[in-house]
Amino acid sequence: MGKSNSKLTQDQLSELQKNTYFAKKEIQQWYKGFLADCPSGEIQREDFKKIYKSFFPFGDSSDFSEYIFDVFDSNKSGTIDFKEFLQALSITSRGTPHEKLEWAFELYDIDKDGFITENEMLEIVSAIYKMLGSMVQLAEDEDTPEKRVHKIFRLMDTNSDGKLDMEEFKSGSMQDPIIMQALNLYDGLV
Ligand SMILES: [Ca+2]
Ligand SMILES: [Ca+2]
Repeated sequence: MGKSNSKLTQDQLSELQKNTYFAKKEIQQWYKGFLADCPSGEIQREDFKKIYKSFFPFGDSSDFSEYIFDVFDSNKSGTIDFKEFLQALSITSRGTPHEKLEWAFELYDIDKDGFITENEMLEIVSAIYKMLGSMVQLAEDEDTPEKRVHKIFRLMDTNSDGKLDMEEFKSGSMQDPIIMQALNLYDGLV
């Protein structure tokens, strides 16, 4: 996106409209806010960390913000531009359940090999627990990341090969209210 332009061009606008669930006016408003916070037009990893920290002052959000950053930064350039920002926001706030789950899959699949291992899920869930700190009360059978991940894995890994593919992840998440709830844990955070 243009660095010092304070307004989006018509082409940029219609492109963003096509690729997100936002209306023209909303896009323009988001862009204004985006530029006010990031005059350079790109969010750096460290800035992103600070934003998360301000939302979760009582926990340690640094790990989680790193993982989220990598999903936002879809072209892996090391920064988040407005298009990437808006697309992530669009999916996480207005996407279909399938789109949200695909987005979540990318978050959990840390090494991006197309499968979620129990370790990868543990990394993400641990990061979420660290971030929330003592803000949430958890059921006794899932009061540690290990317990929660073990429970989720047992339910989702239907062919018991120790990893989840997109289909297992999707159908497991859609069928089980506990898993959906676990996913919603970060749905509202972005
Ligand atoms: Ca990028
Ligand atoms: Ca993986």
